[in-house]
Amino acid sequence: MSIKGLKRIAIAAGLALAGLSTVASHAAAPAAPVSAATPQAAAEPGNVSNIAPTTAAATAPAAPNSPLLAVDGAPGALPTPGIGQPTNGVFGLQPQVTRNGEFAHWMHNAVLFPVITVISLFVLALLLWVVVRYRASANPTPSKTSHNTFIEVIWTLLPVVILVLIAVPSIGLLQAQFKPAPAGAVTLKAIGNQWYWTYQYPDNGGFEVTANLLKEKNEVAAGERFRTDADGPRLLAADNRIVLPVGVPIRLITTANDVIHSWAVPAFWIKLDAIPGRLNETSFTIDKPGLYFGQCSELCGARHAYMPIAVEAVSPAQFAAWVRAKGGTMPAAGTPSDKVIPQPGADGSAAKQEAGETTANATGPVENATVAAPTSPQGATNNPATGNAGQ
Ligand SMILES: [Cu+2]
Repeated sequence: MSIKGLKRIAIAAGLALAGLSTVASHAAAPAAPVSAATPQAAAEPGNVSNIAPTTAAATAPAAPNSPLLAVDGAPGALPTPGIGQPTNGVFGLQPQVTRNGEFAHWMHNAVLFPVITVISLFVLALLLWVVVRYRASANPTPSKTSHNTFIEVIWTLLPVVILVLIAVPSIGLLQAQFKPAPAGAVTLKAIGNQWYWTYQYPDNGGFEVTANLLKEKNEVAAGERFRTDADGPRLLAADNRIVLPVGVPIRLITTANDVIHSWAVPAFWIKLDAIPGRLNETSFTIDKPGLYFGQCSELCGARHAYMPIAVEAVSPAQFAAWVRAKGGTMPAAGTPSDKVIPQPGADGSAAKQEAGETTANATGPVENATVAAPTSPQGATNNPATGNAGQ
């Protein structure tokens, strides 16, 4: 009705307003599917408290013998200043621990930054020279020069040559970033939720890990877990770290349950959008063991800044032990990582198998015989693998 009225005015007013009316009706059209999608979004448990239940913390072993088993609850590896996290007062890229990251870091430092610096200083010098040399007071009779073929050829060809030289390593890097993972890769599926991450390991039995932000001491109720320096920096520390093996290709798959998120870890040179209804894929290999932090890098709502990523990179043997401690399995050597990964909520997705797997976890193999296997895949925080334990 209002659009019709607007159109009537628009026709009367002329072409300019008619154009506006077209824009308005186009803008109004997509509103219907958006509101139709709302009930589905509302069905997701949305506004639950971010305070993760800590009931399991009391029963968790105080000092596990294997640091691997401490990955849940108590931190395993300690954060190293300057590695895998930002440093106050420093600009530039974080030290890179993947091949693509090292190459990109080199390209930035050895190619792009010098080229930008030289061109900027050269143009600045030319400008200053023209301003001083050709000022009006020194040139009462202006020159009538308008063309110089030689200089024009130079200033056309030189930028072309510079761009081609930059394009060669740049396109190579772009290609490497989207190279599919080889056989034997470990698949990590990162699922963005408002506002936390869930992770699945489809090649390792499909167990699921939920990672929430660790709150500060003054933000939690008495007795609840809060962030300490051992967990990592403020806003980067997560209650559950995800563990990945060093020296083994990682196939990263991202998707989301609600809105677009982005899984980004600067030290890995990885930033991959997590989009509802589709799977994005890339691969990388971590060179050095350590603790690496990242954040959601796509504005995804009110608590976008509070969905950190904490990756603990360990040796393949330690990774296998962690997987078994989580109730997962290690595939046989040489098994191609081509497992079909269902969308969240689809039949056969890990989310729907959760009930059965929890039982399996309780009786699953135990890495350290002195420590009982966790009955919940979420360890100390006891977050359910599905649903919105935190926000
Ligand atoms: Cu997000």
